[in-house]
Amino acid sequence: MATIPSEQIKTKEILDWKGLHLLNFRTSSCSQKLRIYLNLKKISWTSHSVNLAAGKNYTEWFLGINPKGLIPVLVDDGHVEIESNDILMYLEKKYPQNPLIDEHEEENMNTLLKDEDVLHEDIRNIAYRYMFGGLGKKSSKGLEVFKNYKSSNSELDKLKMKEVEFYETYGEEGITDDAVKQSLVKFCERYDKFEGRLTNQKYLMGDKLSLLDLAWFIYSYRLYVSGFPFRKFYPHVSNWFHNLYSQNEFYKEVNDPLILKLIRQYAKITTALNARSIKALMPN
Ligand SMILES: N[C@@H](CCC(=O)N[C@@H](CS)C(=O)NCC(=O)O)C(=O)O
Repeated sequence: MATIPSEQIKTKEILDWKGLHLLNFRTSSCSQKLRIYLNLKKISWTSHSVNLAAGKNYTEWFLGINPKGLIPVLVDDGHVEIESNDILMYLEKKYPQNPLIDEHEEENMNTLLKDEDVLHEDIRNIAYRYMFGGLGKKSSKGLEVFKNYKSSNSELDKLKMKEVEFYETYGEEGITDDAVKQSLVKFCERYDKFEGRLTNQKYLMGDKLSLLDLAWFIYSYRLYVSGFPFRKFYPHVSNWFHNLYSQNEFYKEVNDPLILKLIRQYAKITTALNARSIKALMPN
């Protein structure tokens, strides 16, 4: 994970913001994860929408905050955090009431959240194919600005190139069946484990809700609306998911705008007709 010290932030005005601010976007999964956390903890915060669909993450203003062009970003009285799981750990230290990490579990939680973060590209494969129906390609102008932007942090500039490469390839060939299949294998590996655990406990880390549940809820939501057969292969995971999904703190953050719901219905029908649905590409 990479952090960005205040002196490397070019958009200086945010360093003067008072209180807790979150740069986020309604349909971004990592933003949803943090908003669910803030709902559960009843923390008041100020929202700054960064419209990914309109390329607002490739403006000089935003790249001057996070040169990786990614949300969410937390600004807390001038302290800046740019990774959603780091943000969760940071907030959990600051707001320890109703803890979402058990005592002595911090290191373990860090490891488990890292494993979740590793699959971010995989959930993106699923979302771009089945939720956004091949839409969401970046304009070549926006990508050029992003690619050529030089921050004061060469490590972040290097990491950014992974994003650039993804969107260049996505623009040319979309998400291939092979990419979907490989991502599904990884998700099934994790859900195999979770299914075992959830046969005799309520949540992923025991009988208390934890950060890990929040993190996996948003992936599970994306997979669920994309047609992943939870009920058939992972009935306990399915019950765990629906229990969270029925709670307003969770539901209201993932409930997509109507246009997205229509797009994914279209994607569902066309991929099913071409034998490219999730069910058709599941590992044997
Ligand atoms: N590892 C990062 C991943 C952040 C990420 O990929 N954010 C997505 C939204 S969920 C984003 O900003 N994408 C940029 C885009 O779609 O152009 C985190 O956990 O914060």
